[in-house]
Amino acid sequence: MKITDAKVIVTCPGRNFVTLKILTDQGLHGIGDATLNGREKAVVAYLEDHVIPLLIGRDAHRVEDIWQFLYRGAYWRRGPVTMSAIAAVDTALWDIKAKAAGLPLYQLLGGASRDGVLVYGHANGADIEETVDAVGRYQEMGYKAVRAQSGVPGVKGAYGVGMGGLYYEPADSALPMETVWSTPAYLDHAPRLFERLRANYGPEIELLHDVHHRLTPIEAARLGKSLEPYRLFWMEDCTPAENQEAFRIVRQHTTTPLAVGEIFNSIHDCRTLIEEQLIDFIRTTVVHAGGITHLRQIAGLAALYQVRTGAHGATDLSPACMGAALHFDLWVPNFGIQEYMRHSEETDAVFPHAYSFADGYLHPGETAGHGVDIDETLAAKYPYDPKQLPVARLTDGSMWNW
Ligand code: EZ4
Ligand code: CO
Repeated sequence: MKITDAKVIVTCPGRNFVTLKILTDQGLHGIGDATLNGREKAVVAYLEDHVIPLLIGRDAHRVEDIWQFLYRGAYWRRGPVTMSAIAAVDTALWDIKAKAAGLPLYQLLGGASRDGVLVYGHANGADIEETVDAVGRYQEMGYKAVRAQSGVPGVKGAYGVGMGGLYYEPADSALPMETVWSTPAYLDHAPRLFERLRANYGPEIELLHDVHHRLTPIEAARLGKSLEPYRLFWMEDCTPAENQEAFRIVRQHTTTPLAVGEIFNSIHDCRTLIEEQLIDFIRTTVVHAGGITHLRQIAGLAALYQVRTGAHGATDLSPACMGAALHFDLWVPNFGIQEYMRHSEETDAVFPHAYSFADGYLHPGETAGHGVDIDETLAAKYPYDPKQLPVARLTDGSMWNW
């Protein structure tokens, strides 16, 4: 089965998405997500100028060989742009292979290891009381696990606090919005939020929290310790992870489970974290970490150390990524949880999909392939709208990690 054509589709049904569509001489096509939030056009150029010309005429069934060709062949290995582009090709090819087999993708990976994929939703509010109410709303929708973020007194634009509703979008202006960060105010505030949530909702509901790279290792250790009484499912991105050894300090001090990896793009970004058992959940996902082909290597390494998966699933990861991720999640033996932020109705209409939510679980559906397609006519109605992620500064004006 030969690849006859491939094209990149950029659309903005409420937010920007980049999608690669690969076509074959058998009339089958596949799609893959290539969205890199705030840097979309870099991946578009990488695909159009440097990848698509190499794909034409190749056997679409040789998924592994094409992955190796693009990874080794670039010479310049890894990096978010390269790995997102490779991921898009890989996802589209797995989609085609599963369609050719007439099977949902999870069957090709080894079949279902569970009945459904446990997901967590995003509750947020301007203050603790608003966040408490938001968690209740997610529980009413059937969620068994909820991430809770709250505004911090004295902090303008704390991470994770949206305009309200289900569709929190951090990339909200053409030039980066400037936010202010205060670690002391946050460290004082965060445990109060979870004390209140446990008091309100009892021991059963799974609670998660994203620190979003804001703390130093010793500060992260202190936060983890102070959250222990509230039994978090995980504390995410508690400190930047370019230096993987930094997590040794956090790990020595706290039993709060640690999750990291949404910005990682290869197994090398998490090898030490996994092999030294410094984390509990690895958050690499299909679009930013080289597709299904690379993700299963990461999951295989993680399984040796009882590290479970917890894939990133914010709204900037398109339904094509979510669909592929759900097939992976249904199969992967060491599955932990899947982030599920929900897309807007406009986005769902552009990307018709087979996955569905019920009682706190998502299921990828039984459609052959990964079950997600793109309506190109509808997509064309939403032109690209440049948006960047915010930045953060400390109260004295120094740049910090957003
Ligand atoms: O800030 O996906 O866990 N989820 C997150 C996200 C990220 C965005 C960045 O594009 O941290 O909200
Ligand atoms: Co995160």
